[in-house]
Amino acid sequence: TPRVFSGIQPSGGLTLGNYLGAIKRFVEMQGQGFETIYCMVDLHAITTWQDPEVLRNNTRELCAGYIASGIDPKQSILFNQSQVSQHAELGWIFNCVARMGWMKRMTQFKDKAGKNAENASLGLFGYPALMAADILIYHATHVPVGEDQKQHLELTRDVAAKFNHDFGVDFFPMTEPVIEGAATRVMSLRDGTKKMSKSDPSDLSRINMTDDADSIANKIRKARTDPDGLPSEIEGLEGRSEARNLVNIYAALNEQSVEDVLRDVGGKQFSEFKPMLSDLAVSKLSPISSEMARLMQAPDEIDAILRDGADQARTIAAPILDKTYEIVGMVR
Ligand code: AQP
Repeated sequence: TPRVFSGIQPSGGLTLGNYLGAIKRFVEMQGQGFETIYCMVDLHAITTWQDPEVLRNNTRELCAGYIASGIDPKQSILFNQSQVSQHAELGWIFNCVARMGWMKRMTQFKDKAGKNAENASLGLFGYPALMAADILIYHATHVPVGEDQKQHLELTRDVAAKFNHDFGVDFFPMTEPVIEGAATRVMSLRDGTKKMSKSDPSDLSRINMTDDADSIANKIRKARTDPDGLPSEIEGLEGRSEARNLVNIYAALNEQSVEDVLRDVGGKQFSEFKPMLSDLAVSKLSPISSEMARLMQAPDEIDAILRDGADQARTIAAPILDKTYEIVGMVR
């Protein structure tokens, strides 16, 4: 059976970008003839500083977010990365396969390290090698992600190909990225050229999955737009990144194509469209946030789900790691 793997960092609260670009699509792939494995990548989160107590809480909240959005731990394997040590072990081998030059080209590293790259952690630099291990330790065939992860998935294929070539084997598969839908790149509400991100200093730039109805409405009301109204056809959104973003969000939340949305709302002003978008967002997100809050009242149950998921993940990962060590020449 084809196998799906994907992950999210517990590096802050979940955003609407994570939900539309990732989790909602993880849910759609569940029970569709794929084996689905979803991870909270805590080892990736610590590539930038995380306060230990906050990290623990974010990991549990992310797990609650997955479940509240529709990931069923009976249908999907749900766990946090650090409990399955095979990720880090294969990550080390891939550190020895991947090249410095590959990492230097990664735009996410350049964005996150900023001007002071000398002071970035070595883990942040090597992030994509560990991500390749996350995927390939399960021989995953499909990886649903947002647009921003495209380059890392190309690197995953490069790592698999180089490993296979160097050792003369056909062991790691060529993984397919699955980047689909109207919201593969949700933009900041304050700046249509920037990705909506958990770590943006401005809370007005994003919708958090835990935001209440008033703050969702407030953020959408304040979202940047241009003075024109909504076009009836998609061409009318060209060069209007903020307008396009709000329409994309609407389409993804309402499970419609952008064309269909514009057919309905073309000609309206943003003063009329924004309240429609807020109502839609609240109706879709508030059941999720209240379920998250309910689940967070029983952290022990969340931890038990993660432990159980890690046990299941390990049964797939351990033989693949053993075989890898054998291929590489480690005495077992
Ligand atoms: N704005 C977005 N639009 C669509 N998809 C998005 N994703 C993240 N932001 C958007 C997708 O969510 C998954 C998990 O991302 P992540 O948390 O592992 O890392 P990230 O991309 O670095 O997320 P953030 O929110 O931007 O976190 P920070 O601020 O910590 O860097 C991925 O599939 C990603 O594509």
